[in-house]
Amino acid sequence: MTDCAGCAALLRGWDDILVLCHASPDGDTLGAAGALVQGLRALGKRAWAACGDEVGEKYRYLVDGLLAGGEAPAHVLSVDVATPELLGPLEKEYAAAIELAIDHHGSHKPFAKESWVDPKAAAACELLYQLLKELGAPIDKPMADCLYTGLTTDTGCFRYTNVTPLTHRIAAELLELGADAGEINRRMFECKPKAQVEAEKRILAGMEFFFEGKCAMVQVPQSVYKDTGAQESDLEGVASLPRQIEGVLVGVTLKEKEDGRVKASLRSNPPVSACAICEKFGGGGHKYAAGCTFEGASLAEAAGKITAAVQEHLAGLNLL
Ligand SMILES: [Mn+2]
Repeated sequence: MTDCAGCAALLRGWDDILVLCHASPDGDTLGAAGALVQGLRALGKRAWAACGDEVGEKYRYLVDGLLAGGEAPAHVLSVDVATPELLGPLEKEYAAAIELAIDHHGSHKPFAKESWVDPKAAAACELLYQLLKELGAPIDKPMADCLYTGLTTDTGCFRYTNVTPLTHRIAAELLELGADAGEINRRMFECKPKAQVEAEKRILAGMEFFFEGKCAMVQVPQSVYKDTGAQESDLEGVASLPRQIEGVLVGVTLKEKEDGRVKASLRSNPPVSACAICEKFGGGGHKYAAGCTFEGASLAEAAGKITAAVQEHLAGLNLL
């Protein structure tokens, strides 16, 4: 395990650097990679970002002109990646080559030669901000936008329990560096494609409740995308909807992937640990926001397994 200074020392000695994001990319992994690649370039190094899945329109500005185009990297690091499987399609090619992992997931399983993991950080971008300062990289407006995007998306616009005084201090400094907070937050939280609203209508209409309303579940079959024209990236925010309902302690979102796997996203309220429930199925994440994947199970089968695990967890907390 290394720290901020250790990461900076490693990076100072490197060139031709590839920064890997997790699959199903979000604002934090892309913002972290985008800011780091720009910072390394400003220090005169060659650097690129890579992601196993396509970057949705909403997040494209974070990695514009920064994605690798077949270059052979000399050094590989990952940002916001808790386990190698989360690299998705990039796992096979790069998992064994990762020399440094910078992450903030409590469920991080060390896989890189060196890692800097701080579960107290609300976002990987919190760590990246500190690292860029340690490196002496100038943080310009596009980089500040990247880092701010990671902070705001991983904290639900600074509303979640992972927010600390440091999160706000870093956000304040990013505003001073020119981050366009109003516009980023509007784009991330106040603006959705019509197809997304159509999809959400369908999904919410199918919401089910369990255990006297302590658990709410929605399911997203592939047909939702076909019928509404919504993209997978449009429906990332859906996972936060079931938990918003009064009395719900754990919200479950099950998404059927194109290859037939079922991805579960859990969001919980204290004292329920979404992470503990997901760990039963080989997944993980943060205490109140976690995920896991079911192979070879239908949506209905995955729903059955998850509700059984939720029931067991609630019973363990004397909540049933
Ligand atoms: Mn993150």
